[in-house]
Amino acid sequence: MSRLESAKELYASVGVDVEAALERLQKVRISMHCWQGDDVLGFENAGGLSGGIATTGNYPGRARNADELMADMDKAFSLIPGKHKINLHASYAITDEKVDRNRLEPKHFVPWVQYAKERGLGLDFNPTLFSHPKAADGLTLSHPDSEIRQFWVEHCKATRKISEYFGIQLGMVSLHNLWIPDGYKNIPADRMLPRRRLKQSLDAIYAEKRDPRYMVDSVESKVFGLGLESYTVGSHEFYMNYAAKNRILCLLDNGHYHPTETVSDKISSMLLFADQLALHVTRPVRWDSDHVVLLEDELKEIAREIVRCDALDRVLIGLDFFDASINRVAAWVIGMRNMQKALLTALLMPHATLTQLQDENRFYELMVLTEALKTYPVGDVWDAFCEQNDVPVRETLLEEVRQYEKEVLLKRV
Ligand code: RNT
Ligand code: ZN
Repeated sequence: MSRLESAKELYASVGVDVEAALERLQKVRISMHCWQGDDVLGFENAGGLSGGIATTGNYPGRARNADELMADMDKAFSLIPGKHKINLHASYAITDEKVDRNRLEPKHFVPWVQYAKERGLGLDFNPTLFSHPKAADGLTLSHPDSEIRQFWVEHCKATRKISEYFGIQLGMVSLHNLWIPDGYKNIPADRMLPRRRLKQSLDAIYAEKRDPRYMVDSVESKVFGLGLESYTVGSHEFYMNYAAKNRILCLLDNGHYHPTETVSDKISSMLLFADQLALHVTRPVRWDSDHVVLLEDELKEIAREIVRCDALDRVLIGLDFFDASINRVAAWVIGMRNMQKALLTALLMPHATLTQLQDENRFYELMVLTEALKTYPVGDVWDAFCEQNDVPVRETLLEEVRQYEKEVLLKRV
């Protein structure tokens, strides 16, 4: 009997249908963030990364232009089962003209659409409100200077249009996620004022209606940024209320909360009040460090919550990390595969049975079953999934990464 067959038997004994789980996983698209490939630098040659986020490390082989980034993504996708989406930032426009961010148009992203179309991928999008002279003091949409605020409002209006264009071109909804760095290093004298200005800027941005069949909007909150530790304008409460009132999505980044606060616990509450929810999955090590996503408890809990809430179609999952200290293609592959493994683990649980035990207050029985499931052969099912998708199983992907590093990445000097 094959490993898959024996795993199926075991899972069937607790009422889990392995084939159904595999079929479900096959349909899940995860948004792979382009910015892991080049340390969030983009193609504008604007100088370094700013905005309260930072990459550390100088591992060789960073993608320096669109061709290199696309080639690296191709390599990564060849090692990741399934069909996914790419998450782009506005700073990754592909154009010879010098065009400032408030003047960006769909035409500046045509090669990305071609790339995605040829490969059956989707495209998500983000305005870039950092690494720019007009964001130099850490303020954008809440800036006291109305001209600067206007510049960024124009930028976000432009990117929403581009996001809609992606959706139309690819026949797949594009998520337009807005995150701004705005905050203060020192204690502000007035917390309301910048938030009022942010609210006004957002109202101007979202006043323009876009077709929800092609694009949806989300806003991403944060608790603090590097160098902006005392106050963040776009806090969780700010955006949760803004999103609810204006019927747009919240995006929860699991690096953006207090260290013992978990995103997994927020998912059910958000889903009771909104049709959809967006996530940035990352690994915060002691702070919002954006380490590569590993198969850790909170990741598994996030996946379980999505599956238990029967919300795989309502939660838009994207990754967000940037580790410049290791091979960047490997970083993508590890993070994407771990997200999928976490979802598979969640799909291989008898949720109805477990919920019944909870409702009948049979908690020791719930504990026994939950703990037993932890050593069920999810790896055998995962390997079968990789084989079915024609990608390397387990650590055999390493050889491919090593070879690519030797033949391509290390030659980039
Ligand atoms: C920053 C946010 C944001 C960025 C990307 C590059 O703290 O998490 O999502 O990481 O937009
Ligand atoms: Zn994020």
